[in-house]
Amino acid sequence: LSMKPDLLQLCPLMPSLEADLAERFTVHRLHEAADAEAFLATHGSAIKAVATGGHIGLPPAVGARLPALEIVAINGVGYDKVDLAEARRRGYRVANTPDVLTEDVADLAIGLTIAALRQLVRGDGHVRAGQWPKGDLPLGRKMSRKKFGIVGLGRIGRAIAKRLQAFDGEIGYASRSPQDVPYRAFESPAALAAWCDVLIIAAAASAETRHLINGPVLEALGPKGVLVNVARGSLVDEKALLHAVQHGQIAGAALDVFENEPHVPEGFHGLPNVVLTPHMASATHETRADMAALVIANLDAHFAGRALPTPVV
Ligand code: 8YV
Repeated sequence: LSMKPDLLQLCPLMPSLEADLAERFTVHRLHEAADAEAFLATHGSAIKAVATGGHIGLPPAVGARLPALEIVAINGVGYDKVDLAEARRRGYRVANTPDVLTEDVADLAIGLTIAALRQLVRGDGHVRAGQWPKGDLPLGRKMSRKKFGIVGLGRIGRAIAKRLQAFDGEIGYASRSPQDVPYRAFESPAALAAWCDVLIIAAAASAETRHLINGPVLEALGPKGVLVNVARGSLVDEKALLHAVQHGQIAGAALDVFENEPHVPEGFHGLPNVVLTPHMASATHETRADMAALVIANLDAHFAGRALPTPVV
C-alpha cells in the first residue's frame, strides 16, 4: 500500500517539478484525463493536494469534487482563480510563489514596452519577409524620457518602476493606497492614463479590478499612448481595447495576458500596432526552477505539519 498522499495536477508543469511531485505523491493528472467527470468521480475523494498554475487556479466545479482537500499549491503569484473565501470556509490551505518571479515579470514589461514603441516584432517580420530591400518601416516612438504610468504598485509594479528610472522620464502610478515612493500618485487609472504616454498594468486581478482599464481609460490614454499588460487579462476590457487599437484611439498595445487564455480575439492578429505574447512573463529556466522549488517547499511544509513558506490562506 502506497503511503503517498494523492495529488491532483491541473496543468502541465515543468518536468523536474513533475518528477519532484511524483516522488512525494500519487499524482493524478486531470488535464490528461479523457473524461474529467469520470476521472474526478474515481479519484476526487482521495485528493489531499492540488498543484496548479496561476492562470488556472482551482475551478469551483473541480474544488467541489475534492472533499478531502488540504492544500492548493499554485505555481504562480496570482491567486485570482482560487476562491479564498471557499478555502477558508472549507479549511484548506492555499500557497503561491511570490517574489521569485518579480524580476522576470518586470523585465518583460520593459521588453514589451520597447517592443511596442520601437516596433521590434514588426521589424523582425519585415526582415524575415524580405521586405527590407523594398523600403523602410514607418517610424516608431521613443522610449527614453517618456511619462510612464503604472497601475498597481505592489512588488511587481515597484520592480517595473525601478527599471523605468533608467529611461530618464517621469513615473506615475495609481494604486489602492498612497505609497511611500518618489513617484507621482494619481487618484485613478483614468487620471494616470490622461497624464502618461505608456500605461503599464501590474495590479492583482480581483472582482474589484475587473475591467479597471475600460473604454474611457483608453480614451484618456489617447492616440499617442501605449498600453502594456503583464498582469491579468481580466483587468482590461478586451473588446474596448481591440476597438481602441483598431481605430487609433491609442497608438498600440503589448499584451502578455488575455481575458480568455489561450484564446486571443482574432481581431488582434492582423494589427501591426500590437505585440502579443503567450503569458510568458515568468517563463525562464531560472525563475520556473525557483517557482517549482517554492511549490515543493509549501507542499512539504504542509505534509510535515510546519508553517507554509508562502501562504495565501
Ligand atoms: C504563470 C502567473 O504563467 O504567477 C502568475 O500568476 O500567471 C505566471 O507566473 C503561471 O502561473 C504558470 O503556472
